Amino acid sequence: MSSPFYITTPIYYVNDVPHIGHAYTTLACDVMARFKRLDDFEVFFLTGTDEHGQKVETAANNKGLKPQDFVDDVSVNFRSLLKCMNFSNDDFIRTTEKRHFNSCQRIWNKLVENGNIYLGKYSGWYAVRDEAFFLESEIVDGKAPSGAPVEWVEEPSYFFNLSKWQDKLLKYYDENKDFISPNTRRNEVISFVKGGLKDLSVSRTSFSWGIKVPNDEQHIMYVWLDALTNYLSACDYANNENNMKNSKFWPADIHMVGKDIIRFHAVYWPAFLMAADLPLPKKVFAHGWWTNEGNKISKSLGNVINPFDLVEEYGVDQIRYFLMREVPFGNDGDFSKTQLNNRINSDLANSYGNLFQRVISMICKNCNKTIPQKPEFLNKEDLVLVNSLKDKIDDYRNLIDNQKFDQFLKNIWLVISSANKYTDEQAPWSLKKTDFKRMEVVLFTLIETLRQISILLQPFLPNTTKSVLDQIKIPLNERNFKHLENIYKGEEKIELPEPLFPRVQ
Ligand code: ME8
Repeated sequence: MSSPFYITTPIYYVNDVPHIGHAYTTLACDVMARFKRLDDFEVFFLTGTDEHGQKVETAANNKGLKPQDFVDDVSVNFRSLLKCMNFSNDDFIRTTEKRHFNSCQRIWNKLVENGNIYLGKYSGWYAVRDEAFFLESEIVDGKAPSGAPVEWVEEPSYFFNLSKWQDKLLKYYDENKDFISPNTRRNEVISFVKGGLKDLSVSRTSFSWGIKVPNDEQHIMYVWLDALTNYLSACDYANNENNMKNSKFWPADIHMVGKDIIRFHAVYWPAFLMAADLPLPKKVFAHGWWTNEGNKISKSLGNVINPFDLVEEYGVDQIRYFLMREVPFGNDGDFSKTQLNNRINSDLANSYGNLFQRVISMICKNCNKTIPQKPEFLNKEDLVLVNSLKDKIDDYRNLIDNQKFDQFLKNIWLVISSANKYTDEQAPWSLKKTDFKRMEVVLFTLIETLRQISILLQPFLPNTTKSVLDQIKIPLNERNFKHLENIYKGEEKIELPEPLFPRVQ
């Protein structure tokens, strides 16, 4: 029986169209989800849209639309992004769905039943852009720490007794060293919690676009309690009979988020879950922030990077590769077209693309368009190449489990470069006349290496690797990681290669 693996993206606010940052987080999840499927896990990959709250209500008002009509429209853009980026999510949740409403009502009732929610009055700062409350001491030059404008709010509100969970959270972080990753974020969260937690306002009364609090319809739930609960809604929490102790996918294996929302996921969320007697997720990974040619990406600066345009201009696998290769996951990164062009030309076109092109062309030209048969004997150089990936599959698993995507790709590109070097050194074109058999062994070795490279690259470059594996005639049901072991038997008819990556100017 395959093990379950549950991975989530943040659900994105629908106040605006999707941009490269949204594509980035979902891409990282897509790579992990595809990797785990190829490694025979039963994967549940969830993404979706966060459709309630003041920010979305204001955006709808500004367009002169009813909130529901507005969210129906914008949510479609996020769905289109999935297709455009070739994402393989298993579910797409919207917080305006009934299953989510039921699950929010249930968690609220459970928190009340366990004595963790009380009625009071909130007076303090609120930043609509961050959908977050701030203490006076957190305000910097009249703004939230993120730079978002704040407004003074005074209204009746229900509170969650967050302060009660401070020690339990610290104990949990201590006992589960991997819960928050990378380490810098973990330290940041621990010092925030050690600094003291205040009870959290979890309902609003000054607007109405949200999920009503059970038995008190004047209040709507705070959008973050609503939003975080999506991760449970998709696992049918509303109907689960044993407080998710018997759920197939819950607790999640990983919540992938940007560093901006680590506090919500690593402090509030586990506290809500403990308070509702629910199991906690295994890991929250907070990645870094992209800037555009050195500048913060913002609508007001007019430099938002549109993923649809990029894919149209460069191709989807090219963008997927660049985003995962360019910046160590977890660090901040700068988006630059020069760098994008360099990566496409040097790594994709000149290395992987070129290896494929020359090997297939040589086979077509010299072997009557037939991949040589698996030889009886491979010499030392051949074996070094052929074993360099399949013997290291555990290292590759480890890199993916630790979100070291760039390192994974770097390692594969070392093999690609060894394969190109091996081709130059073995010079199969000159063996044709002197030692035809040896030429066949060299070409076979290269095809076997290309097969393994392409199997391992499937999570990152799904279209290109499909094309390579199709062209070298690897059956669809022999592309999982367990098939790395079964060395290729060869003797397949092939056609002249279709180019993988056009060079860009
Ligand atoms: O925060 N670089 O939604 P959101 C990298 N609805 N990643 C970026 C980015 C950038 N410049 N800009 C955005 C919300 N992101 C809530 C989440 S979850 C229960 C609720 C990515 O639409 C990154 O993942 O503001 C960030 O955390 C997320 O988009 C914020 O999306």
